[in-house]
Amino acid sequence: MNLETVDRPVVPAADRAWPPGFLWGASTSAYQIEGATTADGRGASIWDVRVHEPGRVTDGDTGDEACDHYHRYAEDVGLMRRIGLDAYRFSVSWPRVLPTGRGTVNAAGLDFYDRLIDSLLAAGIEPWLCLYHWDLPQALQELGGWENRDSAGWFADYAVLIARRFGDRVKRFATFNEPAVFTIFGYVLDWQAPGIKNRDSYLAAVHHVNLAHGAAVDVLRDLVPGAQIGAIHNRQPCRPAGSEPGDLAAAELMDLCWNQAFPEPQIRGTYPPRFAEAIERWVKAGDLARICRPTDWFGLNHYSPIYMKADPSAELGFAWTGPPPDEPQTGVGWVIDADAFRDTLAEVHRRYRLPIYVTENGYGADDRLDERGEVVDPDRIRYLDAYIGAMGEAIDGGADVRGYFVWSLLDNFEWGSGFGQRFGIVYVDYATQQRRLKASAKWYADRIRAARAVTAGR
Ligand code: IFM
Repeated sequence: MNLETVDRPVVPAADRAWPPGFLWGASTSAYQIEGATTADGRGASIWDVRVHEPGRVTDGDTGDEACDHYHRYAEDVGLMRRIGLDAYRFSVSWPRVLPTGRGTVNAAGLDFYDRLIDSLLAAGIEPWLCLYHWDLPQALQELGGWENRDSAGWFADYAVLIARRFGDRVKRFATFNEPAVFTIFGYVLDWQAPGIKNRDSYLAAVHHVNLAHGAAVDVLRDLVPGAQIGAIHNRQPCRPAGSEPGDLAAAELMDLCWNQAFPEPQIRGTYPPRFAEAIERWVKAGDLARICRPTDWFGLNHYSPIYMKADPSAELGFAWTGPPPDEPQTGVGWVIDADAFRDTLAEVHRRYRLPIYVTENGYGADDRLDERGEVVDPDRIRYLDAYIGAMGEAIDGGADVRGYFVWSLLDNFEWGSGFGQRFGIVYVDYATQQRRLKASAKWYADRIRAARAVTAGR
């Protein structure tokens, strides 16, 4: 299926029955929406540092204020309720609750998440808490960050704090969001914090993040009765950019790093052979058993295929490149290919045999308010319709998919691209902090209502 050739999914999302208990949600992350980066005792993260270095983010944007969700969370929960969400995935800002990453706890930071969680529960929305969405406390970076093997212990201690404080009300936990993305972008390409370009740093970080995942799973399992624990992986087909022999090798190598380096050891207990050789130096006896702890679900983030070409001068020998110009693309130039989403869901199901939650999927564009003060975003609606339809096809083919979270609830700080790339179904006017449901939010609300009605009546 391709948006150019098929206008509607085979079974329109609106008309089909979804598995009983299927969850409809939306996702965000702390640094991208909270703002209030110096309020109430919050410490600095690696992103607070990076955004204030000249030239790192388009237009010099920062997350200092972002969507000011720290102060406006109640309004945002109200929006979720209007849309009719079953679930909301957010991340905790580690430096907000532990300003230097370990040791002294910031009570005001914990109080904020108490208020958020309680508001969600009062609105009938299930909180999904992600421990790490890229904002490592800067104090820990100064000790080596993820390159330091002790990071697994720091992360486990942070997980203890979160489990003890919120485990009475939160049952769905994710350890990491997209570990492949923040390790490749942060340690190989220097597109993200902490801004390193070094093969050894990258390999060390991968292994220590895997160890941290395993340690946190054990903590959550021990401390939270009934916890449902997963990790979230951004899985996307890696395609060669051209027909040069090196391009195919580059795509295969990227597939190892992007799609396999985390789920394989976490769920199957081994690094893929080529990767295992490279990472051997950091792996100690017993580590794979520490990493491979039983989890309850697979979080799948998926947007688009990605394209690679050979680059012998690059740290890992490949370079990221733009998509072929003839492919349909989103407003931020990502290829639209709903078939690839369906096939990825099927592949994840076959390989890992865990219930799948689509924890991110969405459409980025430079949305603008029209003269009536509305955002009409038919391209986003078409994209979501096609991708949700493809998810339905994957379910029909046997994939055990149990929920879908759109990225994102709100327009927000899109890392190195700043505020120019809008992924929200709710428009945020950053000057006034006014929120406005886009047409896609109203469409999503209708879809959720229709899905519930069809599923209830089947
Ligand atoms: O905004 C990001 C998010 O933080 C991680 N997944 C992809 C999104 C869009 O780029």
